[in-house]
Amino acid sequence: MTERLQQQRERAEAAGQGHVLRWFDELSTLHGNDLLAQLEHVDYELLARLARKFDERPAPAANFAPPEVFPLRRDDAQERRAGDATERGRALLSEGKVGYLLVAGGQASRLGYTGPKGAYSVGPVSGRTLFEFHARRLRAAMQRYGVGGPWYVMTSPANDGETRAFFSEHRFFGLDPATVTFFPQAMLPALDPAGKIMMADKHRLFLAPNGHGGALSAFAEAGLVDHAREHGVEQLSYFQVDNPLARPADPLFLGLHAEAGAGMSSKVVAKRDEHEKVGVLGMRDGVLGCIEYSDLPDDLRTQRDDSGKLTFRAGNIAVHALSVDFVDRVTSGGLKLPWHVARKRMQVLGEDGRMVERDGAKFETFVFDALGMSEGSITLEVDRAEEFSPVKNREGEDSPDSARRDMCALWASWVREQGGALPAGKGDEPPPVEVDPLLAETREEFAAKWPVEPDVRERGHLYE
Ligand code: UD2
Repeated sequence: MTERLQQQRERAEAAGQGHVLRWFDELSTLHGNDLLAQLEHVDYELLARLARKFDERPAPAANFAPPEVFPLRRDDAQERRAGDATERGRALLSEGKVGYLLVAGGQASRLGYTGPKGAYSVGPVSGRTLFEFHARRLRAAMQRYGVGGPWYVMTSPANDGETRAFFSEHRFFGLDPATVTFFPQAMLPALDPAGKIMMADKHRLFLAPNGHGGALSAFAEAGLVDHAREHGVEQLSYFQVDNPLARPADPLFLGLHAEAGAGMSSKVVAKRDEHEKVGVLGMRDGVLGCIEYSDLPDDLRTQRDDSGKLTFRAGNIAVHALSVDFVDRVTSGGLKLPWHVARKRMQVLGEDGRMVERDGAKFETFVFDALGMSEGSITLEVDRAEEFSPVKNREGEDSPDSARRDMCALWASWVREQGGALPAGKGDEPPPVEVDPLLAETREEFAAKWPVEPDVRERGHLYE
C-alpha cells in the first residue's frame, strides 16, 4: 500500500469515514489517484461539526427591522447626495480603483444546464451568453472611464476548466486576457443523515460548491487581496453570473458605498408583493443581513408602512460593493460565516455499488451573511426593470424566457421613448429588441446616442 493511500485511509478511518475507500482496490491508477486527491482536501473536523447541523433548526430571530434604504424616488437632499456620490463613483472608476468580482461557481442544476451557467445564451436577438453580456459591460466601462479594473471570476472545481476554455474560445469577448483572473471556490462533500460522506461514484466523493460565501475566502486564499492592492483596486463590485441586467460599473452605487466608508453594501429592488419568494435585506436582532422568505413571520411579511408599501420590501438582488480592506479584515484568520444546510434527495452510490436516491445535505455559506460584519452599509434601491432579471429555472419565473422578455420590454421602452420603429412581438410578447451594453447601459445613455440605426436581424432589432 502506498504511503499516500495509507495516510488517507488513516485520516478517513479516524473520522469514521473509512467507507470512502471501500472500492479503492477496484480502481484504475488514474481513478485511485483522483480519489486520493479529493480526500487530501477533506476537512474532517469541519464535516463533523456540519454533521451535527443536519437536524438542527436554528432558533428563530426575535426582532426584525427593515434596513435604511437609499430610495429610488428621491427628495432634493437625496438627489444632491446622489449627484455627489455619482461624481465620487466616476472618479473611482476612472482612477482604476474598482475591480469586479463575478460569482459563477454554481451548478445551474435548476436550469438543467450542464455547462457553466455563464455559457448559456440569453441575448434575445444576438444570442449572446451571460458571460458575454458581463464582458461587454466591463468593456463599456473601460471605454467610458479609460481604464478597466481587473475582473475576478469565481468558478468551482467542477466548472473551472470549462469556464477558462469558454473564455479562450471566445477570445475573452474582446477583453485583455491579462485582466481576467479565474479562481475556484472550495467544494465540500455532501453528508447522509448519519453524517457519512456520500459517494457519487467509486472514485468520486459527492462534492458540492461551498456557497457564494466561499467567494471571500477563496479570493483571499488565492492571494487576490494582494493582487487587487497591487493593481490599485480599493473597491470590489460583486455580482452574480445569472443576471444579464447587472450593472457592475454603477458610479452611483460605488460612490455612495465609498462616501459612507462602508465595508459592504447592497443593491435591492422593491418586492413585487408579499408572496414573492426573495430574501429581503433587514436587521435580525440588530444585525444587518438577508432574511430568507421562510424566516420572516407572516405578519411581518404582509405588514405595510404608512405609505402603503410593504415594510420588508428590500428584495436582495445579490449585487454588492465590498472594500478590499473589508475583505482582508473578514478573511484574516479564516472567515467565519454561518453554515446553511440544504437537505435534498440525492442520486448517490449505494453500499452495493449501484446508484440509489438518498436523503442528504449540502452545506453552504452565503456572502450576505458578511453584511453584519460591516461597519456602515449602504442599501441602494434600484429599478427592477432596469437591473434585475435572473436566469435560474428552466421555465416560468426567473427563466431564460422571462429574462429575454424583461430585456426586450426594457430596451423596447428605450427605443419607443425616442420615437424609433419597433418590430412586432409575437402575441403578447414585447418587441424583440436588444441594446448592446457597449452602445448604452442606461436609458439616458441610449437617449444621448440617438438616433441609432438597428441591425435588422431575423430574430429582431439589435442596437450596437
Ligand atoms: C440568491 C439569493 C437570494 C437572491 C437571489 C438573487 C441565496 C441563498 N439567495 O438566490 O436572496 O438574492 O440570489 O438572484 O443566495 N454561486 C456560486 N457558488 C455557489 C453557489 C452559488 O458561485 O456555491 C453563484 C451562482 O453561480 C449564482 C449565484 O451564486 O450566480 C446565486 O446562487 P443560487 O442560484 O444558489 O442562489 P438563489 O438563486 O437561490
